[in-house]
Amino acid sequence: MKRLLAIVASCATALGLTALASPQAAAATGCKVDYTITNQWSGGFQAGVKVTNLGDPVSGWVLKWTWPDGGQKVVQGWNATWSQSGSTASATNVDWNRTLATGGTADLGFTASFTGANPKPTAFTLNGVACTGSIGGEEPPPDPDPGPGTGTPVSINGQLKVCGVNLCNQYNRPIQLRGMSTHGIQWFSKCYNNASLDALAQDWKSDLFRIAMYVQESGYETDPAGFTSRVNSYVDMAEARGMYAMIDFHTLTPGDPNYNLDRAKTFFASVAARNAAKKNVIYEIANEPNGVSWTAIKNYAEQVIPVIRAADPDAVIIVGTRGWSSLGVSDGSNETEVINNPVNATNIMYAFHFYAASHKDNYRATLSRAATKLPLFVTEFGTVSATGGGAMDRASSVAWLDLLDQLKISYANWTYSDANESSAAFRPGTCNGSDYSSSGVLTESGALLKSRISTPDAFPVG
Ligand code: IDC
Repeated sequence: MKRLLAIVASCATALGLTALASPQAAAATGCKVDYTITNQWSGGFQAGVKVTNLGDPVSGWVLKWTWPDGGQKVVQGWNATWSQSGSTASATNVDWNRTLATGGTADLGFTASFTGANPKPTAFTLNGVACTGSIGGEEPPPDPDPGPGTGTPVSINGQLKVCGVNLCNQYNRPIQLRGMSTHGIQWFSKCYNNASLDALAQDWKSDLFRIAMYVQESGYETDPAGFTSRVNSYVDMAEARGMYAMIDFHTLTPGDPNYNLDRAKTFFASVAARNAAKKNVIYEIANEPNGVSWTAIKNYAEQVIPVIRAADPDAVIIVGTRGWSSLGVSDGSNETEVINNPVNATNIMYAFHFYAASHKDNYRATLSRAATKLPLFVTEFGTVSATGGGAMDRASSVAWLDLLDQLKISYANWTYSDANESSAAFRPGTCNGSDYSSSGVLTESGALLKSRISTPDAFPVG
């Protein structure tokens, strides 16, 4: 996340109420606010707001500011309950950050639309008291936040959970995971070994490794025990490198996941029991339902999810959506069928897939709309056409990736493999060797994804 602008609020103090009370009885008040525009694009921006309490501890707080030109409108915020009246924004604590000790901080953020020059607010209040940046002329205490955590994605974020429409880490802070999907593990096992996983974790700095276990097409149904154990060993390889592992039950043809219901129950009962104690596992129960109604998918989900929960109660589970996980769009429908009839389960997200050369503005509009109502995870996408081949569409891919970053939607790209198709990240033959790191082994798509995934995560901590 680029730090473009940072300001510290600092203005004259006006503690009228405190001045009237006797000095001994007065609660010490004071606060400091850092308002940072972390990203800005045409007509919109994202900002982080860090408030530090410099006074006595508070339990329950409201932070307010007014934009000088009134051109901003909060679209979505996190780590607070947001409201706006005219040009004044208010962020009210949520349950888990209600208490701010002396020196305690809360990190909030929001996306907003804007017109005009987007000037930064210069005055903030916390519970009605102006934030002056210091109290009694003293310097503010040193920043207790060590900044972006060091460590691996899993060591920093721990057990994930769904909070609101976001994927959150162990600190209940929204995060975005960026990573890669395998190709079908029945075909490309030569691509998944210590050297390739080292490259994914260290060079790509990938947060996520999606394990695409096809059920048909010479996959799981031909050797349930063998594929189950292979998936488990990939989970371990990801865990050893601090990456999240997504176990993808890669249904594709036939498109009705109920065709594989018994297999799904058997498979997920086994992998959930075996991996329950791990923090790095995410379950994806049906890759791409197609030619089937949302009701049928929901019915499948409500039978498979309890099987996983019985063994692994706290893991995040992802449900595929109609029309090849397009939230119905590829079937002429849209997200409302899910919003109006959600899966009856908690701690779940919905899958959204796209292929950038085939799926453009109307799919992006659907994702943007749906993201305000549903927790979404792009468990698979390609930079090319929906066939997995054809030319990479750079402009559409970049538009998609920018949108996912703005919305903090996690993603996995198809594929971390050397398949002879343009969606693959490596050139054909790469997996016969041991070099997964040099730029010469990357395809055009691989180079784009590596450049996007390897930028710092700045996962929020504390
Ligand atoms: C494609 C593979 C291709 C394989 C085909 C059928 O890239 O090599 O022959 O599957 O198994 C999806 C699917 C994913 C597809 C991919 C590209 O989830 O399995 O992989 N795609 O067609 N949905 C949209 C596109």
